[in-house]
Amino acid sequence: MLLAIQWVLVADVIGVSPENQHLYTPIVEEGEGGDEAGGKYWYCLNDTSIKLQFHQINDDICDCPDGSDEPGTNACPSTPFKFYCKNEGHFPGYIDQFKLNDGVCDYDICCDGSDEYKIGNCENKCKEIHQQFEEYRSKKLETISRALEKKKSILMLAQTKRKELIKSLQDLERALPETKLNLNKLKVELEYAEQKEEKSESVYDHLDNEFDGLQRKIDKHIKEMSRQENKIQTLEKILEWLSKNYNPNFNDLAVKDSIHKFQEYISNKEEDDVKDDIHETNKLIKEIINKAKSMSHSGVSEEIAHFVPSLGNMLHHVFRLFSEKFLTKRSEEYVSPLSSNQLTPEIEKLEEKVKTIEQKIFLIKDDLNKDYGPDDVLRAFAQVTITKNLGGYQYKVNLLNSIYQNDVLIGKFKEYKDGKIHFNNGARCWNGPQRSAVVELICGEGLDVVSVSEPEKCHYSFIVQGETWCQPITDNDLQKSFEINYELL
Ligand code: MAN
Repeated sequence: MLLAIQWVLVADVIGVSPENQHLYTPIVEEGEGGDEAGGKYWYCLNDTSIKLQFHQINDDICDCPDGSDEPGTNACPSTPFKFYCKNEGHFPGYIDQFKLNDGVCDYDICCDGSDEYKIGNCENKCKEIHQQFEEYRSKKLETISRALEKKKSILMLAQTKRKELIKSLQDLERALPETKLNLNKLKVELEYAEQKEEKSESVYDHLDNEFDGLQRKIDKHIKEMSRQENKIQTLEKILEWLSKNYNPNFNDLAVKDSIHKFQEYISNKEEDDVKDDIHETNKLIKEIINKAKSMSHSGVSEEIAHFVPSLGNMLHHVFRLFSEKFLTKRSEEYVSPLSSNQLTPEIEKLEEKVKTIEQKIFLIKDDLNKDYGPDDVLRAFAQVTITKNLGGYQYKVNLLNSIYQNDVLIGKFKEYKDGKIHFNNGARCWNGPQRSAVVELICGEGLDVVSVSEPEKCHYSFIVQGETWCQPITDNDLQKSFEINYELL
C-alpha cells in the first residue's frame, strides 16, 4: 500500500536540456518493499498511467508511447525532445536521436562530440568552432551594417524620386487652370476678332450674288446683240452686191425699187448707239462693284451677331459673366491685336498644351498609386539596368521597366506583389506562350542577377540581390547561416 511521497531528487538525464530536466525528476516513494533501485520512479510524459522505474530511462528500450523515456538513445521511433548537446563555449544544439552513436561526429550540431557519448570517438571542438563562428559573425555584421548604410541611401533616393513626382504633379496642377484660363481668354478674343471682322465686311461681300447676276445678264445681252448685228451685216452685204451687180437694161421694177430703198436705208443709217450704251452700262456696273468692295457694310446688327447660337457665343457669354464677376475686367480688354487667323493656331497650341498637362497629371497620379515595394524603394531603380551573362545569354534587367534575353523581350514590368516583381507581355515563344518572369529579391552586396532559371518553357525565374533587401541580422540568424570550415578543425 502506498503511503506518502518522501522526497524529490534533482534529475540529470542525458540528452535532456537543463530547462527540461525537471520533467525527468525521479519520484521517490517510501512504501512497503519499494523497488530494488531504491524506490525511484518516473511517469511517461504523455501518459502518467505508465509508471517506470527511474533506471528504465535511456535503457535503450522504448516504454512510453511518445518515446519520452528514451531522450538519449535511438530506441524510440519518435521522441518529444531532440537530444541536447551542451556545447560549452559555443551554443547548445539539439540533434535527432537517430544520429546518436552512429560513429559520425555531427559537429555542426554537437561541437562537443556528445552525440557520440557511447563510442566516445569525437573530441570536443567547441573552442575552435566558436572561434570560426566569431570570425564569421564579425564579418557578417560588418557586411550587413555596410549594406544597411547603402540601403539607407537607396531609400533616400526613392523618397527623393517620389517627392520629385509630387512636386511635378503640383506644378502641373497649378499650371492647368492658368493654361485653361489663357485658352478661354484667347477664345473670347477670337470671338471679338471674328465679330469685328464680320462688322468690317464690305457692301460687295453682302451683295456679291446680286452683282454677279447683273454682270451675267449684261454679258448675255452683249452676246445677243453681236449675233443680231452679224445677221444684219450679212443681209446688208447681199443687198450691196445686188445693187452693184444688177442689170439695169432688164427694167425689173421690183429690183429697181428694192435697190433704191436699200440705198436710201444706207444713206440714212444712224450710228449704233445701243451697243456703246450697253458697254457703258457694263463699265458702270464694274465701277459700282469696286466702290462696293471698298465700302464698309453697316447693315448687320450687333445684336443679331450676339444671338446667333454658336458654341463660341455661348463661351463668350459665360466668360464675360465670369470676367465681369471675378476679374473686374471690361470686355474691351479682351480685344486682341491679333486677327482671327492668327488667334486660331494660338488656340490650337494652347488646347494641345492643356491636353498634354492633363495626360501628364493622369500618368503621375497613376504612378504614385502603384505599389513599388516597402517605402516605395523600387523607384530608386527606375534608371538602373543590371546586365548579366548567364547560360549563354546576356540578360538586361530593369526592375521597373523590362527584362531582355539578348534582344528578346522577356517581359514588361507588371506589378510588385508579395515581395516579388512580376513581368509579362514578353515576346511570344515559338509555338508557345508569351514570355514572362518573376524576380525574387534577396539580400546581398551589390546589385546583381544571381541566377536565372526557366521552370516552365518561356516563364523565367530570376534571383536578384542587393542591399535594399537586407535586414538587421540576429544571433539566431547568424547561427543558422554559419557553416563550419572542417579543414580548419
Ligand atoms: C529561346 C530562349 C529560351 C526559350 C526558347 C523557346 O531559345 O528564349 O529561353 O526557352 O527560345 O523556344
